[in-house]
Amino acid sequence: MDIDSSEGSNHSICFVLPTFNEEANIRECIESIFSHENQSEHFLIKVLVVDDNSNDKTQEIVLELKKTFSELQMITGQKRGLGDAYKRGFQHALDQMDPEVIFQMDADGQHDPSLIPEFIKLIERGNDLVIGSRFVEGGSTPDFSFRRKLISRVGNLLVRYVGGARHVQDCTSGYRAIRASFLKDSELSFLSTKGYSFQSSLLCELIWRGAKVVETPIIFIPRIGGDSKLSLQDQIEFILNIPKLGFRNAEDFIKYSVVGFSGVLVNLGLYAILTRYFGFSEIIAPLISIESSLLSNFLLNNFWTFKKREISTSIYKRFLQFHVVSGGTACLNYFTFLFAFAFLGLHDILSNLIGIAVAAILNFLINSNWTWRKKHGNN
Ligand SMILES: Nc1nc2c(ncn2[C@@H]2O[C@H](COP(=O)(O)OP(=O)(O)O)[C@@H](O)[C@H]2O)c(=O)[nH]1
Ligand SMILES: [Mg+2]
Repeated sequence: MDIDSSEGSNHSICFVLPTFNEEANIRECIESIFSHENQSEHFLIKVLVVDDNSNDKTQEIVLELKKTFSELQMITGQKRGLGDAYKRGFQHALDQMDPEVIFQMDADGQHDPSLIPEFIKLIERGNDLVIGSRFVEGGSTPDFSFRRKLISRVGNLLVRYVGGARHVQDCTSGYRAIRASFLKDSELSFLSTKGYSFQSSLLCELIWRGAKVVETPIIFIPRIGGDSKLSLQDQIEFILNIPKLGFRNAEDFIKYSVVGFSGVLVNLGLYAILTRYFGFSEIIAPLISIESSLLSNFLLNNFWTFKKREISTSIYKRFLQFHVVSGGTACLNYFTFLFAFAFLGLHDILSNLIGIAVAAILNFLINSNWTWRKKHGNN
């Protein structure tokens, strides 16, 4: 079961297991993960337990299991929430365990380890993030109370529509396989959430980076022992985090708008300088000032707004596309103005504003999804 097709090499798959007081479940969880090791010689299973100073026997059990499993590691720290534990765990795994795929999994037996090969298969098929989903056909949450079901459903709706994860049914699942290269690129520090809302922040971050996402059904089986650690504080943090997800999603548009305004200044400023100080006519000066503002907009968008995007087309092609979109949306601006002014009879300035708004939004959408289209990604 190799992840890429290079022959003979062993690919590491690292399971990051956050634990807090999981003495009743951790042994079975670790043993069942390692039991998948013999299924293929092409991948090597590693497990990292991130324990937040449990006050039961969790750490003792892990230390004992380390004698049997050489690829088992543990890091410990102060309890600051699930998200904080994952951030430390990912960083440690990326720095020291050389993983190709990183699994997120609860250590309380609620995530069925027999599904591991299915997750790996889906990564091998070119997906960057595989989500064990409770809300697609075949998935379920038999143990959830009505209240918890409601919280989960509403939370998911908010993440989907505000955070840009529209196609994902289960945005808060803690059972996931992630292509490690995507995690390396992610700004874990941006995901400032400490608690359970980390899951939704991470999902939106990966989608924002163009990860190809797929869901596979899971049954969220009842806990064997111990208690859920989901607290009211976690639920409050989750809600407070939603606008931030939206901002991340809108960040490109905000930057694009700033660039647009700067273009207006370049255009007007240059026009004034050319006509007032260099004697250019009112016929020629706009040609130079318009093209200059297009050039400065293009450069700013390319090297600032969309800087982080990996794009497969050349900069020359992008420059050309940008001109085509600008020309097209300028026409749209004009015709929208005409429609609003002459057909609807609106005030001329209001008509022009409507034209500018329609053109600006369409201009952003086309340039964002065509000119600066991300290399991978389906969202
Ligand atoms: N390290 C660490 N693990 C945590 C923390 N909170 C929860 N966990 C672990 O995260 C996993 C999921 O937590 P759980 O309480 O079962 O959440 P639920 O399944 O959504 O009710 C379990 O393995 C917990 O032990 C934390 O603050 N630190
Ligand atoms: Mg649980």
